[in-house]
Amino acid sequence: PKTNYDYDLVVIGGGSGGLSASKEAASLGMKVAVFDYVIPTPLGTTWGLGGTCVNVGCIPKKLMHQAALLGQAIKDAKSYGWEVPDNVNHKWEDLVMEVQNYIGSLNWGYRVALRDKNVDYFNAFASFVDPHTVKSLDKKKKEKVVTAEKFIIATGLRPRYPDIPGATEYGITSDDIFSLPYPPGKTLCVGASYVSLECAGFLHGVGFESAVMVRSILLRGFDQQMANLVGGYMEQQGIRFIKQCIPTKIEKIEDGTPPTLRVTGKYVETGEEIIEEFNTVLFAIGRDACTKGIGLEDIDVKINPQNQKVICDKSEQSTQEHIHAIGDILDGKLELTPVAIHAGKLLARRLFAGRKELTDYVNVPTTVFTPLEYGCVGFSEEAAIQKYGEENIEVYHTHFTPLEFTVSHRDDNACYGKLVCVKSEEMRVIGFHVLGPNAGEMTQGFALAVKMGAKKSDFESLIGIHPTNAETFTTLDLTRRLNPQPKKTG
Ligand code: FAD
Ligand code: NA7
Repeated sequence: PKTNYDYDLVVIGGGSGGLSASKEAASLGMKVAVFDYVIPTPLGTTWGLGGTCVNVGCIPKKLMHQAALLGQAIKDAKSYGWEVPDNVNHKWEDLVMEVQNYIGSLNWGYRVALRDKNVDYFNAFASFVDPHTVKSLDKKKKEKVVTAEKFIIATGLRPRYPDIPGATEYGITSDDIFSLPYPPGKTLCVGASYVSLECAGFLHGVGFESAVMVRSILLRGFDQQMANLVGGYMEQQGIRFIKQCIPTKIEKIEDGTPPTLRVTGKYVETGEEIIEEFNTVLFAIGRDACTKGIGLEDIDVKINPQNQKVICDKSEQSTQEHIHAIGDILDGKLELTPVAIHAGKLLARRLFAGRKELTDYVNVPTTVFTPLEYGCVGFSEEAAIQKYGEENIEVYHTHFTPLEFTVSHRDDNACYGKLVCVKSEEMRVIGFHVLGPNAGEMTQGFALAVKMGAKKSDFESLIGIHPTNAETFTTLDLTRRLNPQPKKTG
């Protein structure tokens, strides 16, 4: 190390953000240690190095989404001449095994990468004992104390359980579903954020009856027209939505793999009770910040009392000059893997290479991997209206039918795209929204244009690629003002 401390940098949390920062710092010649430790779920599920994205987030969920899409493709295949047998079955155990094998290879890869870069990795839970010292405890309760000049907190979030009887005993979360050793059976997903909708989507897609219990609205924070289209398509596919309802009690009425559970719920408006049996109840009702029990209160690192996240300035510096926070644990910023990775890399460069670039948290594209994917970048229509005023916003939009849906007679006009533009800025596009297959791929590309300040006229002068879904955005000519229900044919 460059100082009298054991390390130049200690990173707490070996997820997307922590690994990125530690590898970058080490390549800049710093002596770095990473502590990563997974507290098992109430069900006992635990996993290896790499954090949420790799083990219980983006990676397994996209693979399971793919499993569901293949199910749809098998159905469509008949229309394309494939002699597919009528009953094609899906084996949950095989899917879990393949997904977990892949995750295992990633866990291994991360360990090797840390070793190659001479980053010390400790599989232990770390907490501060003073502003420059952390103490860690491993599985065998062995203690280790290290000092460092600088610290990065990247401890992420963990799923929350509701405070109702039976929740932790019989419920599971996204931390368990991707390695669940038995088929989940009829499943209730509680919550209406993207995690809940994605889980309900892929479970239904691989053949399990699934329902979503929604307390208020779908996809809070996202464009609400798009959120309702996402939900509408899921409903049309056969996923049930139990709306304006919250669970109040979970009981086990029969052991088994899966067990049989009796869920009691309450409609929030009428107070009326609902009782129904499910095999699995998956809670996706929010995620708690992992800042408890890591000694922040004793070293004067301020957290937001509302969500327990670490309060930082625009350079991700906490209320202690030598302690930074990145990723999901950082207050007021986006909870996405590429955001954490980007922030980790730039932060390490600023701390150890004298660089100045700050992470730009504006115009970050994202995609919800529901049965029909929803991709967006920039403002929702609601947020645009709030910022610029209704009169100053023009929305260009259309429903569309992907060519590949036609031969297989899938839903006409199920897909939808819109551009949210500001009139007073020569129709600058400040919001891009698309519902359709491969929305993530499409959104990533168009996000560059939005980030660079493209105007509606730039989209118009761009020549489309035919026949694609993305070309829709080069020919949008209907406004919501004049055409509230635009459909595309031919
Ligand atoms: P994490 O990856 O959560 O890593 C934190 C690590 O620190 C964990 O390993 C934790 O166990 C460890 N830790 C915590 N406290 C301590 C301690 N005291 N000592 C040692 N170790 C500790 N993002 C996307 O961009 N695209 C997606 O499609 C996507 N899908 C998702 C799907 C699901 C179901 C979920 C839950 C999340 C998804 N995300 C997605 C979000 C993404 O996973 C997170 O934004 C990302 O993992 C955040 O990285 P991080 O480094 O902040 O934290
Ligand atoms: P979010 O995005 O915090 O959303 C929570 C959802 O659960 C939301 O729909 C809530 O409804 C609903 N909710 C919250 N409490 C309850 C209770 N008690 N009962 C029923 N429904 C409830 O949480 P997620 O778990 O999906 O995590 C999303 C993050 O994961 C994301 O940001 C990435 O980091 C990965 P509401 O709208 O408040 O009525």
